[in-house]
Amino acid sequence: MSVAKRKRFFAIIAMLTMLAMVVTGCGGGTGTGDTGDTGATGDAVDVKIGVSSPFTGDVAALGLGIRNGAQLAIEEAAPELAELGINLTMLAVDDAADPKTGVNAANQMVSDSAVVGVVAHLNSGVSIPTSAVYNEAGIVQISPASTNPQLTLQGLENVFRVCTVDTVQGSFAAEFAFDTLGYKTVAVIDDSTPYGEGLAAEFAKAFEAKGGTVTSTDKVQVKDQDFTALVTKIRSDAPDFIYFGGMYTEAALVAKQSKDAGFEGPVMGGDGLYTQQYVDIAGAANAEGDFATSVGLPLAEQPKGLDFKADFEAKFPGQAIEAYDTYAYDAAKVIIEAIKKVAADLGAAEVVTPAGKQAIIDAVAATNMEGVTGTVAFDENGDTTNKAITAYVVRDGAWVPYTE
Ligand code: ABU
Repeated sequence: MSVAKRKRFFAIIAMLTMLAMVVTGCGGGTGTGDTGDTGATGDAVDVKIGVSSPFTGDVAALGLGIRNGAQLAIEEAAPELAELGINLTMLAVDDAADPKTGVNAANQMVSDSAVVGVVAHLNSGVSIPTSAVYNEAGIVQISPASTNPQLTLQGLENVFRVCTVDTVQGSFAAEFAFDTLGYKTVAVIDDSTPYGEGLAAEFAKAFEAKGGTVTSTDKVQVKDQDFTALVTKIRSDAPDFIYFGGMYTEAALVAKQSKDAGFEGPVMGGDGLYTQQYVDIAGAANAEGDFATSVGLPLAEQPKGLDFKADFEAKFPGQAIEAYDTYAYDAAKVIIEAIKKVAADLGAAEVVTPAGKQAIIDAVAATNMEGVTGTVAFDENGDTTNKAITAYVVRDGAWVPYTE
């Protein structure tokens, strides 16, 4: 064979190989990167579940946990859905805990017609503005973590959450502080976000209703780092403790700097503090004795929590299970069950059509599932019927469920 003929022969072989890869779906666009799809192959209908939370930035520990939980559910379900003629994959997009980035992420996900639902987002301040994008696209949104009540009070039929709300969490925290811990005075700080502001207000209202005194209320901003003047002022008021409405990074700095300033009381906050990152940033000695409430039951008490732990540790060795991982898993499972129902009722090809996506919303609304976290069902607003909240305390450098 001449050189020219040999070149032509190999060029044809290369073209045929590429064609075969395109036909079988192999050879591109797979992976689990921040904007990647989990891989799937074959002639079946491509169906994706979008996942968006902060994969980068100050609260990435919680956001990556959400991605991990959803990924676990999606990868577990993929073989079963393949039997139904569906290639189920994940489309994961970083929202950086930022409303504008979140809206861009939402637009990116809904512009992919294979995306039939999203597990999104961590921050209420991102979930609320993105909900309009998902609603316009006719796609179901389930937040595993956004606790501001407003999210589900907008009258959007496609919006759900599997965590309870801050009206529940704020009054639980007030009762815990006043009745269980016996605290009567508190300095309240919030981070000016829908979550932090809303939770702090609910807590303060409930604490005062019980007879407690709020000695001061102050606002800070996300990414603030120097709270020295604020905690020095709080020290002079000598409240029993500080309540911080916001996320772990700023709360941990308040914990550290309040101790540095000579304030001896603990810091307490909501689910945004419930991560080992809080202790690590504050320093274990500074965080010792601090309190957090968080949604649901401790992992070991969740009905399938220990099974989840085993599966998670096999899939993500060395990674910590964060506060919302099981909630993200259950949120993804709710969407998966809805996909299965629509595929059975209408056929796999219909799942990605507007009618199929509407049928998924309807199926999610009717959910009654035994999940990892407990029974998953939704009220008329799309809020979970599971109102469990747990109080935690830092003991020996780690959060543990509070016991007297
Ligand atoms: N629920 C705590 C963190 C997320 C949020 O609601 O903003």
